[in-house]
Amino acid sequence: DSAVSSDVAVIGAPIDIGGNRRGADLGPAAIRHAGLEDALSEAGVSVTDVGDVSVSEAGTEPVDAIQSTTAAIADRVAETLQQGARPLVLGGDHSIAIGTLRGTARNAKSGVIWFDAHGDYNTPTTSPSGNFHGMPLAAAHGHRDFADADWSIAPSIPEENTVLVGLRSLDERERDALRRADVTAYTMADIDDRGISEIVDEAIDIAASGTDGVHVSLDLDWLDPRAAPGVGTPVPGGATEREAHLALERLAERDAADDVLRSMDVVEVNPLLDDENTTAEAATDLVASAFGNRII
Ligand code: Z70
Ligand code: MN
Ligand code: MN
Ligand code: MN
Repeated sequence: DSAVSSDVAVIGAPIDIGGNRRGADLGPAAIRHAGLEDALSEAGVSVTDVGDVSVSEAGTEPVDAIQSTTAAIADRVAETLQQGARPLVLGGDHSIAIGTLRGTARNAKSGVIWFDAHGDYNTPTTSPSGNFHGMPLAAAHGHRDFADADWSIAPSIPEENTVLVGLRSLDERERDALRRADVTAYTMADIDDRGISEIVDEAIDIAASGTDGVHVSLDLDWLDPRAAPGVGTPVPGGATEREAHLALERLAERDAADDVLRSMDVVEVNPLLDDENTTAEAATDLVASAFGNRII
């Protein structure tokens, strides 16, 4: 299961106990069935699917399953990077990003762009829901509330190289924590006001500055529920299909010039909440855009 000389290695992370709704653990299969490998090949990317990390959700506390699964994801991601390929991790709920970020930061300094309706900046202490998919970014910054867990990975993910894009739903204490943190946060209002191209350009500048590259985390609930209905926590007023594509095409353009995109995950696709696999298809198209699919 090695990524031998591919540009991109696909790693499935079928876990859903980081969120409230069951079914995001079917995300990797749904995204593969939507034609991910063909879409990447057509984008000129050589791709190897290394399969899924093993997940044991049954009979354990969510916290233990997430701990062991994200440790396995981190190892796969770090191995992939060591082999010179770029990891693309398919969730799964957003708790899987704890693993992706740990792996990406293992031997490098990584910036992060977080496309999401949510901040995912809760901790076990501040979270109103207790759901771990609402915490991965705070864990990545080594927040002290995670001291007991093996998750804290600061300072390899510096706050000042962390950019959130598309915010429109924050819990109260999460908002306070984000305000205190040295991160850059763009709301949907910022996108409406300034346009997605300008926001993404700025996000890349901030995330890439002084780092070895950027990790892009794409939560499908960043999109408006009309474009991506199959997510566990839909929030109205999200990015349109066109804004999302433009954002990831802009990222690909910048990557072609400067090699900014180092790793990526795509999360929260839940085919049980989706009649037509629309959300997995959107995820597939957006990933292909990020890795350089061009219309002409
Ligand atoms: C809420 C919580 C969340 C994703 C929902 C929601 C978090 N702030 N994250 N969907 N990806 O429960 O912490
Ligand atoms: Mn499950
Ligand atoms: Mn999220
Ligand atoms: Mn979200």
